[in-house]
Amino acid sequence: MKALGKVDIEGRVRLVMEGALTARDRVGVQDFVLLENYNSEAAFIENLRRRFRENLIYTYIGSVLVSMNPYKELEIYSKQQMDRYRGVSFYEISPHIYALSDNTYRAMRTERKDQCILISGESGAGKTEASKKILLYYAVTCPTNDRMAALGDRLLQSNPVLEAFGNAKTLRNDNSSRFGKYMDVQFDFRGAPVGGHILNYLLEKSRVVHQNHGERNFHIFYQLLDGGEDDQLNTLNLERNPQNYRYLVKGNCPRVSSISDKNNWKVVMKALPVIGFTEEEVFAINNISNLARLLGVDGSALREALTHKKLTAKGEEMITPLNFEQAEAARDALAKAVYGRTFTWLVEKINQSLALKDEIYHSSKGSSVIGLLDIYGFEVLQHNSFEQFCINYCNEKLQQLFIELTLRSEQEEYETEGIAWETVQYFDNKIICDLIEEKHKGIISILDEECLRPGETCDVSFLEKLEDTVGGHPHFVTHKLANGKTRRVMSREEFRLLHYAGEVNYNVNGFLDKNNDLLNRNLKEVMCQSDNQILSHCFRREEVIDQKRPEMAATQFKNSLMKLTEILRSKEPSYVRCIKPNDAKQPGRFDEVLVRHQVKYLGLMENLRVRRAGFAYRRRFEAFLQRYKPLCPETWPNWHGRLADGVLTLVKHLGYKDEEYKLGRSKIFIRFPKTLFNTEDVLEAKKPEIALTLQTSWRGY
Ligand code: AOV
Ligand code: MG
Repeated sequence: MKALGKVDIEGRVRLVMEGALTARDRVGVQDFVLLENYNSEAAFIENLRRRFRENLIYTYIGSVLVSMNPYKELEIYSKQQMDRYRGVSFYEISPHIYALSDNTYRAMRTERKDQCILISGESGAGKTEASKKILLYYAVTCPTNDRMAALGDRLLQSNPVLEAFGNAKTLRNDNSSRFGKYMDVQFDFRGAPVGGHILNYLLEKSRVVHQNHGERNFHIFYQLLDGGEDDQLNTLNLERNPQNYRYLVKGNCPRVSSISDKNNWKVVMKALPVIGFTEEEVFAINNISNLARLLGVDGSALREALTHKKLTAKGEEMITPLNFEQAEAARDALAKAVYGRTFTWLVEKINQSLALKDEIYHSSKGSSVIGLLDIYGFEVLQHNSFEQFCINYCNEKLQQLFIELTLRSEQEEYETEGIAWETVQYFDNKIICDLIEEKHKGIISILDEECLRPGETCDVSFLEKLEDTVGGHPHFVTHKLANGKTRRVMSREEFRLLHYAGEVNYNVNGFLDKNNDLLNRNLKEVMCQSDNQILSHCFRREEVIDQKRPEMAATQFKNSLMKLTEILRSKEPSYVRCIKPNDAKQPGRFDEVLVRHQVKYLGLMENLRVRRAGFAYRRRFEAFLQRYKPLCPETWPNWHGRLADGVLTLVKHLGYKDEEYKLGRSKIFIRFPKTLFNTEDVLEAKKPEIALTLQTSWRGY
C-alpha cells in the first residue's frame, strides 16, 4: 500500500477542505474548542444556532456537554443509539448525553473513583429530562441479573412518583421541579447497579396554599381528581373539578395541554407498588392528597386547634382565639407542614426501597457511585420571594463549584503534562455567595437574627437591617441611593441582588414567616394523634414536648447545600449545561437574546477560554497514533518505538510546524483547530485507498 507523499497531501487537503467546509458550515463544529475564533461570542452562538437548526442539540466544550432543549421528541434516545455509544470515546462519535453517561461510567470503573454529573441551566432548560436519560442509559446498558433488574426498575419508577409530588406547572416550565434532587446510584465491582439513595432539598411548600396566575399546585392533586376511580373519590368525598378547591383554584389553570393528569395518575399508581409501597400506604397517600378533609384526626380538636393558639407563658398554658386572618394562616401552615413532611416521608420510603441490601452489600466490595444532581434552575419571576431567593442562592453555589473545579482540573492537567499554564480571566462569583451566606453578616444570618429578635419585627425591619449591614455591597441594591435619595424604580419592600446569572428583585413580604416556618403547638398536638399512618409518622410526640427551636428554613437549606458541595467535591465531576432556546416552550425557535444571556451566565465563553488556554485540542498519544498512523509510511501499519516518538514522526511527516503543537507527557496538544481539520481531511481522502474501516468518523457531528 502506498502512502501519500507530502505534495499529494497538500493537494488533497485543498480538495477535501472545499467539500468538507460546506458540511462544517452547515452543522457547525461538534466541540466548541474547534471554533476558529474561540473568543467570539457571536461565533459561539452561531455554532449553537446551526446545530440547533439541524436538530443537533448536543455540543461539547472539551468534556463539558452543552445541551439545547429541542422542545420536541427526537429519535436519538433508542436502544440502538445507546448501543452505539457504549465504550466509544467522545471524539469518535457525535456528542450525546449517552456519550457523557458512558464516559462517566467507564471512568468510574477504570479509575475506581466516585463520579458525579452536575446538570445546570435555568428553569425549563432540560435538566430533569437529561437526568432521566442518564438514569435510563444505566438501567438499560449496565450488566444486570433479575434481582438487580428490580433495582433498576425501582430507580426509574421513583421518578414519576417524586415528580407527581414535587413538580408543578409554572410559567417557565410545565413540569418544573419544585425541589432539589441529588441521587446516588451505587454500582458493584462488576459495574451492575446495586443501590441508590436520594437527597432532597427544600421543597417549595408555599405552592400548596398559593399559586401565581397561570401556575398550578403540585401535579398529584390534579392527577387524583382526574385519574382517581369514582369509588375512590367518593370515599375521599372529593369532586372532580379542581376549580372547586381553594388550594387549586388560585392559578386559574386546572388543565395543561402538554400534561395528561389521568395517564400520569395511572403511571404513579403503577409505580408505587414497584417501589415497595403497601396498599395501606398508597391509600394513606391519597388521604394526604385530600388535605382539607380527611386528616384522620378528631374533627372538633382540629377545629379548636385551627382557631386558637396555645402559648406557654411563665409556666402556664394560655389559650387565645385567633382572628380570621390568623386562623387562615394557621390552616395554611398546617397544609404546608402536612405536605412537606409527607414529601420527606415519601423520599425516605423510596430510599428504603433503593437501599443496598445486606446480601448484595457483602458482594459489592470495591463498589463505586455515580451521583446525579438535578436541582431547580435559576429563576426570575415578576414577583420573587423567599423561594426564589433560596433557588437562586443554590444556583450561585453550584456555579462557584463549577468554576473552582474546572479551573483546578485544567491546571492539574497542564501540570501533569508538563506544559506551562496560561492564566485566564474569569468572573468568580464567590463574592455573591459570601453576601448571602457569610456568618453574622450575610443575608441569611441577618434574616435569622430578625426572626429571633424579641419585640416587633417584620419584613420591612428585616430590609432595614439589610440596608444597614450590606447596603454598600456591590451586588446588593435597594431603593435607597448612596446620596440619601430614592431610586424610584424600586419599591420600598424590595432588595435586588446582582446574581452571576442576572439581576433579581426580591420582595421581602413573607420572608420572616417562611424562614420561621412555624406550626402552632396545638396543631402539632392534634396531628400527633392522627390515625393516618403517614401523618402519625411525620408528627412525633417528642416534637411537641421538645421546646428547642429547630433551625430556620434558610439556614437549614444553607447547611444542606454545604454538605452537598462537600459530597460533590469528593467525586470526579462531569457537567451538562442546559440551554433553553425560547421562552414560548416551542420547537424550532432560537431566541438569540435569550440564548446569549444563558451562554453568558453559564460562563460558557470563560469555560471555553479555560479549556483552550493556548491549545484547541489534546489527545492521548496512543489515540492520536491509532487514528492517524495510516498517513505516514513510518507509522503504518504499526509503530514499534516509544509512543511520543511515533507521534513526532507522524506530525513531522504531516508538516506540522513547531508553533502548531506541543508534546506533553502522555498527550499531544494542538494549538489551532485548522491543523486538526486538515489532518482529518487528509484521512478522509485516504480512506478508500488504505482499505481501512474506521468504524466511526471523528467528524461524527
Ligand atoms: P428543567 O428541569 O431544566 O426545568 P425540564 O427537564 O423539565 O427542565 O424540561 C422542560 C421541558 O422541555 C420538558 O418537559 C420537555 O417538554 C422539554 N425537553 C427538555 N429536554 C428535552 C429533550 N432532550 N427532548 C425533548 N424535549 C425536551 V426546572 O425543573 O423548571 O429548573 O425547575
Ligand atoms: Mg427540573
